[in-house]
Amino acid sequence: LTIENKLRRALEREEFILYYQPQVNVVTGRIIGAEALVRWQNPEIGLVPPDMFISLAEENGMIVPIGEWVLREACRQNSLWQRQGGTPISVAVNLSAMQFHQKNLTTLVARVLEETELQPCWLELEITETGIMKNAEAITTLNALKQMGIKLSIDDFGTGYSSLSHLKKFPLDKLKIDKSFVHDVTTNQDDTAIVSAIIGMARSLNLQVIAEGVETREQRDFLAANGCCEMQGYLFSKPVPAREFEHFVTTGE
Ligand code: G
Ligand code: G
Ligand code: MN
Ligand code: NA
Repeated sequence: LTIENKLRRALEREEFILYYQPQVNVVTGRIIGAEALVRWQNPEIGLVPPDMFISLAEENGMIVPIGEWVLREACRQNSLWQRQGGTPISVAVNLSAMQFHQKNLTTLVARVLEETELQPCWLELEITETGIMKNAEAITTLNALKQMGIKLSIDDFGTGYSSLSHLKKFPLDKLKIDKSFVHDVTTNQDDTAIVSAIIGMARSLNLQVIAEGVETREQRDFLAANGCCEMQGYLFSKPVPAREFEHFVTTGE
């Protein structure tokens, strides 16, 4: 079997699963969201991380149906948590450039929200800088999604090809500071400067900002002291299956 066929079969056999990583506001101590991260539960080799198949799926186009499954499953789960009376949180879904440039992306998203009965404000789509800068029609798609009430964030911010004028032009809600800058933020002067600059820029452009890859209390305290109060990382929790995530939703923290 080609990798394409393996991925197609995995989709048919429902072998993909979503893990969820909490996003927290460290000032309130409350959970604000979950990032959905796909894994492949392969009967022969076990749990396959996305690094092992996402780029292959992008090459052969399978990212489109896999991405559609991820979107629907994340919305279904979040809608269910809300109907069960949990703290309302947003669910963030990663979009590959190929999905983002699908002609019917807006229609698909609208249909999934309707099917799963999730309000648009509880869905966040994560796009990379390179993913949106590549295409001239990106702004039309982003505007349409924004009109629907969906939140838009830039993932891995600072690592891609971007232009600051795009940031102003695009209807974005949030920047996610890439974990490579967070890692040494308290010890490396360049990273300290980069992170401070991103936080300041987000504030000037009226964008929300969240730091990824927060692993230590020192990183947390630095970020909070510099005005970035939303965080995601192993300090709070690694990505976990839905069942394990439930207690965050139930307790709100
Ligand atoms: O834990 P983590 O190993 O989950 O994820 C590794 C990489 O895979 C990250 O860059 C993440 O953005 C990407 N990834 C995880 N889930 C998805 C998904 O559903 N769609 C896309 N396009 N990328 C994903
Ligand atoms: O590229 P993206 O931001 O979508 O992917 C998130 C990736 O970061 C996933 O692979 C996830 O497992 C990983 N991740 C989440 N928290 C941490 C962390 O605190 N440290 C590190 N090194 N990786 C993390
Ligand atoms: Mn992401
Ligand atoms: Na990221």
